[in-house]
Amino acid sequence: MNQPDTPDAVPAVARSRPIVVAANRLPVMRTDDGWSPSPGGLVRALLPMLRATGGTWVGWSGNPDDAPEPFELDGVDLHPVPISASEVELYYEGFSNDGLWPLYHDALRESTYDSDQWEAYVAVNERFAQALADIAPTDAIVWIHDYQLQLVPKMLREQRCDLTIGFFLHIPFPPYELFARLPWRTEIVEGLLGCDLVGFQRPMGATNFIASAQQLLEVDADDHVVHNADHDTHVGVFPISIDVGDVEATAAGRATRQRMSQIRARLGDPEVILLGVDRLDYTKGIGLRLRAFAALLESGELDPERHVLVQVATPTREAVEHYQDERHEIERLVGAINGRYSRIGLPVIHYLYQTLPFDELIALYRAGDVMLVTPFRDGMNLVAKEYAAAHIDGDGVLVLSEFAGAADELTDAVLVNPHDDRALQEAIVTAVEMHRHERRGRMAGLRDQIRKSDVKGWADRFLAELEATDDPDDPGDTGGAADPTVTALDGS
Ligand code: ADQ
Repeated sequence: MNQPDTPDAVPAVARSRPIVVAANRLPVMRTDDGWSPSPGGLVRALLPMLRATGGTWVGWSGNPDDAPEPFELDGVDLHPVPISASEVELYYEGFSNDGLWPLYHDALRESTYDSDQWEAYVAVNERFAQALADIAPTDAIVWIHDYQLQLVPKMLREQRCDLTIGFFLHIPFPPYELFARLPWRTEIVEGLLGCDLVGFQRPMGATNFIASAQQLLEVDADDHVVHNADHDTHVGVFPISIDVGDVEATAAGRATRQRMSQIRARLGDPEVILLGVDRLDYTKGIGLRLRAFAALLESGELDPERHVLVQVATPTREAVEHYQDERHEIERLVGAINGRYSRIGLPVIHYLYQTLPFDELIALYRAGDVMLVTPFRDGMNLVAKEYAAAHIDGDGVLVLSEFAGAADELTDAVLVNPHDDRALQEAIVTAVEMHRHERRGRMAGLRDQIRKSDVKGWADRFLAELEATDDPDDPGDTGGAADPTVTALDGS
């Protein structure tokens, strides 16, 4: 947590009104010495702002049946919400991660919508809403995060109409044709319409949400405001980003440069290091990427003596069966490809099923000549942005799925439809063979783009637009005219 913590680093809105953040998880982890901030850009962006305003974060500790008393860390009040072991199974692993996650990423399998899971989802959302209603100061701004808490806005508004409520969805919002499969689709949309502002990563998410609201509730809406009976819900597009300065500073450090050289040497100094870094999630397209790599080795377009793939996969949601299946499939593929193409002491794929320290990740990004980011569907994908930020040498090629939110901004990547085997293979070959001049030109474009949008700017813009939805002369905010400050759906 080496973020600047000066008032200048804090959004204007945060200086005038108290802010309460709610997310499934608290921004801290238990360590041997107590609690310490969790890694990740979102935490790094929001904690300094909360610290400067004496703000509060409401969330689960991450341990079932663990209900620590509220505590303070570095000037931020942390308010734990307990979740029982059976709720972890039903609300978190079940409804959120086995029901909503595949539906929202159009990774549909047989429907598994289960009313016990739904009831647990409602109960946990009620607990979060109650905690927020109890602790939010009068007229506070409440910012709720992500798909686990979509019912909270309506539940909270019913108790506390003085609050200004915002919600940001970190994952895609599906088209109505898919969303309509969910038995509780109306309740979810009503939940989100409890907000003053709902934010999405991509214009399509916002469009899909408004279309679902119109279909299910016959509400009156234009392209960025839904007019409810007693208030308006503004809808905007806020592509999330990373802490660019932090990644660049780490990438520039001597230790990182040394580690990068060591990594290259340990890999046998190959001509090209291809790299994949993902949570081990079936939406990330790791299997497709491995198959494309194998096909290129088989055809001779890649050569195991010159081209090496490093795939880092973070353990995630290990109790969910689909994740266990995905892990087995990836490990089977890695074994099969290595068995066929490796040489003694020189595997062609280096596979790590591990969470790496931030510095190690940045050294790997720097060592990677070609970064493969090939999700079937992804809200944004921060790995793509981190890779470009880490390449302070101005070199390196990003192969990026069109289905990642990052593709809207990172147009200098080699964009690809990962569902198309041959196109994915061609994109990899294009990246591997790209002339240095073109590589540098594209990387300069990527780096210019990410420098324009830092995660702090993202939080600042969301909060400013949330506050702008609040008209003090009109407490009911009933069906007012469209607010021109709210982002249009073209993402501009
Ligand atoms: P995720 O699905 O988790 O996030 P992503 O945006 O790529 O996906 O973020 C992953 C983060 O984990 C990155 O910051 C990366 O550095 C880190 N990470 C990955 N592998 C790691 C490893 N082995 N060791 C250590 N760290 C690792 C969800 C949505 C995304 C959206 C984000 C933010 O699914 O689409 O971009 O939220 O809104």
